[in-house]
Amino acid sequence: MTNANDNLAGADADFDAVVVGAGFAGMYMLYRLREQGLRVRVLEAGGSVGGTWYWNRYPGARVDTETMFYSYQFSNELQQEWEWTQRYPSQEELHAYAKHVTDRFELWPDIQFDSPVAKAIWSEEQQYWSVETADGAQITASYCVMATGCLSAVNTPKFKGLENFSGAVHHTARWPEVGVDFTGQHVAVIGTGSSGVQSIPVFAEQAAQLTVFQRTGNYVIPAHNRGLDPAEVAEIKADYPALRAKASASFSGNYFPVGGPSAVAVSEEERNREYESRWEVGGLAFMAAYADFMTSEEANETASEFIRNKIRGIVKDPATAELLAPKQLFMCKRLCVGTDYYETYNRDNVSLVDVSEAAIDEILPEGVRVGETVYEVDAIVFATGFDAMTGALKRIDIRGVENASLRDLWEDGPRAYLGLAISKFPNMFMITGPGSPSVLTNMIPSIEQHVDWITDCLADMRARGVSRIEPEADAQEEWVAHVNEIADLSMRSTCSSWYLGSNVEGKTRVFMPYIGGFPAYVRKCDEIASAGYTGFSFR
Ligand code: NA7
Repeated sequence: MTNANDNLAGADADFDAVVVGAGFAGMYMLYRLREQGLRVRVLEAGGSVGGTWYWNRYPGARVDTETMFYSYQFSNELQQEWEWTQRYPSQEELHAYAKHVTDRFELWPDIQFDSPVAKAIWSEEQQYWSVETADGAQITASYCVMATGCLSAVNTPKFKGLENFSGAVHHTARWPEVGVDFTGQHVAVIGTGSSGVQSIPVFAEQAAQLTVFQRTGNYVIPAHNRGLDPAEVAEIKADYPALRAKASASFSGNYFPVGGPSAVAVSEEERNREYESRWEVGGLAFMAAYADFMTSEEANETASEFIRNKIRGIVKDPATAELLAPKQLFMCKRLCVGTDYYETYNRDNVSLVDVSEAAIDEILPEGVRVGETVYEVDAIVFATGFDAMTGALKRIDIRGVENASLRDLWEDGPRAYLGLAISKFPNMFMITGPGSPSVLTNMIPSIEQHVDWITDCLADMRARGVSRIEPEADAQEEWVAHVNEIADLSMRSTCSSWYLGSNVEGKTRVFMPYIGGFPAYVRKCDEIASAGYTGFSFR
C-alpha cells in the first residue's frame, strides 16, 4: 500500500477523505478510495447503510427500476453471487443487499452511523475540510465527498395547525422501524407521487377508511411485479457485462427496449398496439415507446390519452376516474410504477379529495380541513416527497474559500461543473449532483460512473504531485448554461415537478438534472479527464 499522505493536501488532517452519506454512492466511494490506500471516514445520518433504501421503509416501498440492472456492476463476483428474488424488490430486499455489500467488502468499520453532518468548512490555511456532525464533533479531511443523495432531504409542507393534530403524523421517508398498524383507523394520505402510489394500496388493505388528498394526478404504469425466473436470471448473468454495457449506452442507462422515433409518424392502430404491449409488460419502459414524448405535444397527448383511458376503464366511479386522470404532460413529472393503484379507488373504504384548486386549509386536532369540510382522521401520512437534488446539500452549512456559503451561492439555483464539483469549494466532490444526469437515469450506474471518475481524478492528481482541485468559474458557468440550454429544448422543463423544485415552497425554479442523456454526459466527462481535466485548476 502506498503512503496515502504522499502528495495529498492537508497532511495534518485526521483522514484523507470524508464521505458524507452511506447510501449506494457513499458505500462505493468508500470502497474505491480505500482501494487506493486512502484513510476514509464515512459519516451517515441514519442507523444503517443503504440511504434511500434505509429511510424509505413505508409499506409497499420498492424500486421502480428492474433490479437486475439497478444494482452494482463494479464487482463481477458480487453481481454473480447475489440472488435477487423479484423484478422490483421491496425495500427490505434492497436494504439486505446494501448490508451484504457492506459485509462482503468489509466497509462497516469506516462508517460512523447516527452522525448527521451539520457543517463542512474549508480551511485555506490548513488545506483541509473540517466536517462537523450535529452533536458538535469534528473531523478533518483533505477531500470531502458529498454522497448525500438526490431524494433524501424530506419535504414536509408547513400546514397551519399541524402541531395541534391529536393523532399520529408520519412521513413515508421517515417511517418508524417498528412499523405502524392502521387497523381500524381513519387515515389521511397527502401526496400521490411514487411514495403515495406505492403505499396507498397497502394502507387501504389495513385502514378502516383511507382518504387520499391529491394535488396532481399522476401517470401510473402497472409494475406487474413478479418473482424472477431462475432461467431468466441465469441468462442475464451469463451475459452480464455485455448487457450492462448495452444499458449504459442507452439514453437513460436503463435496459429498455427502444421504440420508434415518433409517436405521430405511425398509425393509431400501430401506436396503440405498442402502448398495449408496454402496458402489459409494465414499468418505466413505457417511456421508451417513442422518442418524441418530450418534444412534441401531439406525440405526448397520444400516450397521455392512452393512460387516461386505462384509468377510465379501471376506476368504476366516473368522477373519481376523471380526477385521477392526469392533466399535465406525460413524463413531465417522474413516471410512477404501481401495483393496483387505480384499482384501489374501487374499494368502499377509499376516497379521493381534490386539493388542486381548493388547497388544504389547515390541520385541526381532529383532522384535515379543506374549505368547509373537515375530514376526521386518526393519522396523517405525508407522502410529500423531497427537497430534491439541492436540499440535502443546502441543509448542511458548507463554506468554501473566503467563507463562501453554498446556500447563498445556490440561492437562485445550483451551479456546479458537471454536477461533480463546485467553483470556490476546493477538494469537494458531489456524487450525482445537480447538472449531472442523475435522477433522469438509472441511479446505480450513474453513481458508479461518478465514483470512478472521482477516484481516477484523485489517482491522477497524486501521480502528478498536485493536491488541490477546483473547477474554474468560467468552465462551470459554461456547463450551467449548457445544462439550461438543453433543458429548454425539452417540454420536461415546462411543468411543475421536483426536477424544477416546484414542489417546495419558495424554491427557485431551475431544471436541475442534465437532460442530454447518460452516454453524452459520460463522453463529456471522459473527454475532460483525457485532456488533463480541462476546466479544473490544480495546485
Ligand atoms: P413526489 O413525487 O415529489 O410526490 C409528492 C406528492 O406530494 C405529490 O403528489 C405532490 O403534489 C404532493 N404534495 C406536496 N406538497 C403538497 C401540498 N402542500 N399539498 C398537497 N399535496 C402536496 O415524492 P415521492 O416521495 O412520491 O417520490 C419521490 C421520488 O422517489 C419519485 O419521483 C421516484 O423517483 C422515487 P404535486 O405533484 O407537487 O402537485
